[in-house]
Amino acid sequence: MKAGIVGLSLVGKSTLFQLLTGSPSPAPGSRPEARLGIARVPDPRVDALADIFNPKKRTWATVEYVDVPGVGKGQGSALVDLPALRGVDALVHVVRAFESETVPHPEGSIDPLRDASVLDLELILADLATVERRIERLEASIGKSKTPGDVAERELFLKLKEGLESEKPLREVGLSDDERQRLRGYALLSEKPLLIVANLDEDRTGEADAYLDASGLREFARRPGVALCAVSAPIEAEMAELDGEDARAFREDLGLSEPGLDRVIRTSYELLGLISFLTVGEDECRAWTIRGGTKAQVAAGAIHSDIERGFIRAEVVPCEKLLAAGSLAACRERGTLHLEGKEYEVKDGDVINFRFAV
Ligand SMILES: Nc1nc2c(ncn2[C@@H]2O[C@H](COP(=O)(O)OP(=O)(O)O)[C@@H](O)[C@H]2O)c(=O)[nH]1
Ligand SMILES: [Mg+2]
Repeated sequence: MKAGIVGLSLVGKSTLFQLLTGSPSPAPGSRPEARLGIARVPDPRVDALADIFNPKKRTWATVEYVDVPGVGKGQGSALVDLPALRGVDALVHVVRAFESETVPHPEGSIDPLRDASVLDLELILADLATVERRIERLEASIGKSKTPGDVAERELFLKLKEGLESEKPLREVGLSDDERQRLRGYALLSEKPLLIVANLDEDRTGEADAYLDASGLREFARRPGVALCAVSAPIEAEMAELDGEDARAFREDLGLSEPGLDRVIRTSYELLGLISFLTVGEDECRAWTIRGGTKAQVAAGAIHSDIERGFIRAEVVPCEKLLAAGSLAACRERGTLHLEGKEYEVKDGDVINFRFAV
């Protein structure tokens, strides 16, 4: 699962990307190009389980981020042409909310709500161009021979066009799952879930909530498919340098309940509709990624296709029950370990042992 980091120039995209993924900064003077990095999804359950099982290895779920070079107003087509955004499942829009004498703002002033709207419009215009091109092609093809498939598709694209022309992102057009599926190949950008990340002034980190309200970003982010987070890049950079106890003390001084980066990654994961189940053992304690609503047999395929194919049963216990009981044997005694069939809908935090035969 991949999220593309987008936004105007000099808002802190590359800084955030580097902090999220631990990637080094590019060599000075190198040509800006899209970069791919991997972030670990923070999950205290993995460590808590590892404390019980003492595995050789701990493995976390991950989200991939793409650092997309900045775009300015009116450059929507440049954004769309970037192959970097093709395979992306969600967008992370970094908006500038920090003051700085030395870092210029491409729009001349700090106004994160305006910038959020500017990008939304860019996405809408880029999609409108794609949709109009597709409708033209369909018209031409229907002119030659009228197939029901083309007619149905034209219907759908006309609906998209109507929405886009009234400046609605496709997130808000009310598409069915089936319609979304049919649009998969078109890389429509305003349809993708959007996480807005306000890059705050260092001295505002303690009042992030009040800032998000006052700036109007909170209201903007109430729309379907949109989420909102705040970070301060320099604070996160400082925090990343500290370990465990020091980082916590620093955070408490600032009035933060968790690192901003953790919240960004977790929110990206949730926005993508993803959940984690866990596996435990002497070799490895691990979080695995599936889509919310996945059934047990399909979830087994996240580990290995053989386990999916040879699925017999899943032994399932919610993580907090296992942590409370202290061992799988204790869960069995208490009756909290359940045997489930292939149709069982896996929940976030389920600890699962799959029984299978190949
Ligand atoms: N004061 C301050 N400077 C920042 C912050 N975030 C990024 N910067 C600086 O802004 C400049 C542009 O950042 P960069 O991440 O390259 O922006 P990008 O163009 O969006 O990728 C760099 O000099 C950063 O050090 C911030 O929160 N506060
Ligand atoms: Mg950059």
